[in-house]
Amino acid sequence: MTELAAVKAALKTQAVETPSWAYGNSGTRFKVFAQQGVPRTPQEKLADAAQVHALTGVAPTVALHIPWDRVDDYAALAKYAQDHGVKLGAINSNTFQDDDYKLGSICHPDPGVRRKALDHLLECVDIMDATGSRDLKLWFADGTNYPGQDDLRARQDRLTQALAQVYQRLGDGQRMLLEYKFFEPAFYATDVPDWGTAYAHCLKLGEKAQVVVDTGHHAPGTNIEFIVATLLRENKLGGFDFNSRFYADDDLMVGAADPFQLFRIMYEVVRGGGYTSDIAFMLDQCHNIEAKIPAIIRSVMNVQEATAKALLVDTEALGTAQRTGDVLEANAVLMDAYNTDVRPLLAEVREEMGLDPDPIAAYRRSGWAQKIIEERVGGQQAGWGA
Ligand code: AOS
Ligand code: ZN
Ligand code: ZN
Repeated sequence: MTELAAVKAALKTQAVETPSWAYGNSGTRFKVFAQQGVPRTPQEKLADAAQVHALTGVAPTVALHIPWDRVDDYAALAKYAQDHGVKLGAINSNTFQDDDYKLGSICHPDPGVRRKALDHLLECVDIMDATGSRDLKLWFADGTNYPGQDDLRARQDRLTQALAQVYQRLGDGQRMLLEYKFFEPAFYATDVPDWGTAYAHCLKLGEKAQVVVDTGHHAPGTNIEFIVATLLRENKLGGFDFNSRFYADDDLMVGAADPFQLFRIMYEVVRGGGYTSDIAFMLDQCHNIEAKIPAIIRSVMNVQEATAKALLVDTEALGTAQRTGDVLEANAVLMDAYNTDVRPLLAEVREEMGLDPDPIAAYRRSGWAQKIIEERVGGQQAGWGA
């Protein structure tokens, strides 16, 4: 197989998971700009996600969020998804928006609150049993706002204890993916603030526990691709929450702020043998002012472009330049791949997959945007993922 044929074949296997909450109204703490036609139910979110997959061919699964996507019958929801050409993906827990969680959830000083949070996490695993999901994604807003507010070590002990109980509940083929975030909503100390803390907990738990790298969850200037390379080497990279940031956890379209960083991340994924279904390539975004579905399509396309460039790196020339200490040549080889316009290649890949080469234009022509506005009068309640 020629190299280009191999790159095309690899791009056709790509799988980017879209988040259910990205289809609904969202905003910031200042304002939610509600949009017409947004989904009112988990089923309508899946119908929108199915459009993204139908047009891109590489977005086959949809992450759910509990309670925002709570239904009476998860097996029926899984069938609804399959009937629309997609599958249910990761289950996202939520221990951050009940009033009880003001001082934390599983790290809270009150054992009663910790029990409530743990019961929610265990409910999420029950839901995984019903949906057939592989991954439980855990992000904890837990933290403190002032020095002295709580005991930093005791909070780690509480975290360890709860994670161990959830880990014990996991069934065969199920994983827990622990996500870190350096700040927000806690402003002094976050209980899972960085990759090191997440890695240490996952190491203690066992092989079913891995780390999620949310690209918006690092201090400015962090070398995220180094974290990716290191976690891959330790077999502890479970997946990504892809998005873009200019300043904090902005949750903008991935690749929109720093496409070069996205390319470097995908290069380390490919270099480290991580371009497989073992890694969950998820989006985690909120589209506050832009139309939801085309923004998600753009994000998927941006991941495809970064991946295509990463797959085009001349690894033989790069290796030679690195081994001989030829700094300029090594950098030039990497930049050569990054500077390649891969849009024609991806258009060919889409046509070979029986898709329109331009998913955004195809969406615009599809009439879906008008259809859902007409059908979904009185869209989803404002509020993040409500
Ligand atoms: C929060 O900032 C994290 O990125 C979470 O991963 C995400 O927003 C949450 O999982 C949505 O439920
Ligand atoms: Zn995230
Ligand atoms: Zn986030």
